[in-house]
Amino acid sequence: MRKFGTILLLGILIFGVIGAGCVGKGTTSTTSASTSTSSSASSAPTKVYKMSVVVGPNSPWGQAAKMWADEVEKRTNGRVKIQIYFSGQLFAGKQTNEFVLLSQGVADFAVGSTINWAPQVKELNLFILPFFFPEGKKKGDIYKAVDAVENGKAGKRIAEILESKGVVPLAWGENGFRQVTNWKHPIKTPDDLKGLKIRVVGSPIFIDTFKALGADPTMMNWGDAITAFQQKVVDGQENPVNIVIIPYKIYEFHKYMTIWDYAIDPLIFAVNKKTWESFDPQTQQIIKEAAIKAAKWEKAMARIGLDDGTSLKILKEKYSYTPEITDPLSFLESKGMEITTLSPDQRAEFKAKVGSVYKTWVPKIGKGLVEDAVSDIENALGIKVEVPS
Ligand code: X2X
Repeated sequence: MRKFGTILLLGILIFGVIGAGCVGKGTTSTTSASTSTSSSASSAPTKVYKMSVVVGPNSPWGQAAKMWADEVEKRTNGRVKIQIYFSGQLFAGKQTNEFVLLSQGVADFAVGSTINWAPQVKELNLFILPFFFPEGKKKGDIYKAVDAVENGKAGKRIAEILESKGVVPLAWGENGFRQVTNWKHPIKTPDDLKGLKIRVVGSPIFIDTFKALGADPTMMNWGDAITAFQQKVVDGQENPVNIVIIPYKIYEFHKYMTIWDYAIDPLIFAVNKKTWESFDPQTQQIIKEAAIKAAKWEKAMARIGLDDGTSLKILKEKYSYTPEITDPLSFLESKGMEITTLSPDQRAEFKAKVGSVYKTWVPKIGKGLVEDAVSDIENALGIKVEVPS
C-alpha cells in the first residue's frame, strides 16, 4: 500500500506538468498524459482509449481519473492505454452531453458526475432531490446514508439502468455534498436567497429547486463558470468543498458559504459497454480493481475533514497518504471565507420550501427507486426519512 501512495504522489506531481499541457492542446492521438513506465510487449499499434472528465487535473476528481488510467496501463503492461480528456474537452464543455458520448463510445471511459448524467438518466436525479439525505444523529451519518444507497437496493437498480443504456458502472466516487457560496451576504434562511443569481448545472431539477427557494438560477457549463464568478455575472454558485471549491479557489470570488448538504453528487467510474465487452475477463478484472482503488481514494478525499474522521483514516492507513488540507473549513476561513453551518431547524426551513420539487421529480425518478433509497437509509441509520409529498 505504501508503494501505491508513492506512485500516487509521483503521478500527481508529474501529471501537474504534463496534464496542464495536454489540456490546452486537446490532442487526440498521443499517450503523453500517461506516466506509466511500462511498454507494450507486442509491436502491434495499440489502441488508445479515451477517458472523459469534466474538471481539471488539480481536483482529486481529476487525480483519481489519472490514478485509474495509470494503474490500468501498468497492470496490463501497456496493453490498455487510456488518454484522459480533462475539463470537458471531449464534449466541448457541454457537460450534460457526457453520458451520450460515453454510451455511444465516443468516450470509452469516464469518471462522471451523476448530476451531469441526470438529463439522460432520470433516475440519477434521486441524489439531487433537495435535502433528501438526512444529517442523521451524528457527524458523518449523512455519508453513511449515501453509502447505504449506493451499495443498497437503490444503487443496484441504478447500476442496471446504466448498463441497459450502454454504460457499465464499476465504482462509486464522490464529488460531494454541494454547498452554496456567494459574494453578497450570508445565507441562513430561504429569505437570504431571494433574488440571488445562482449559477447551476444544466440539469432541470436545479432550476426547479432554486426557484422554489426564491433564488434566480441560471444554467451554465462549468467551463464558463469561473469567468462568470470573476466578472460577477452571477452572485453565487453551489459545489462541493473538497473537490471543487478548494481546488478552483472559489474563495477568491465568494466570501460567504453555507454548509447545507442539500444535494449529493456521486461520481461513477464507468466504461462504455461495447468497450467493456471487448476486454477479456482478466483485463476486465484489472480495470475494475483499479477503478475501485482510485474511487475509494477519491471518495475519502471528497469527505476529508467533513465526516467523522473515517476518510482521513482510510487515506493514511490504506493509501499511506495524508493530504495537505485535512481541515477544509478552517482552510477556507483562513482564506477569508465566512462559513455558516445550518442547524437542523434552519435546514428544515429550507426543506419546507421544496415540496413542489418532490411533486415534479419523484414520479420522474420513479417512486419505487425513491422508496428503495429511503429503506436503504433507514436500515443503515436506524432513523425515519421524511420525504415531502
Ligand atoms: O459543474 C459543476 O458544478 C460540477 C463541476 O460540480 C459538475 O460537473 C457537476
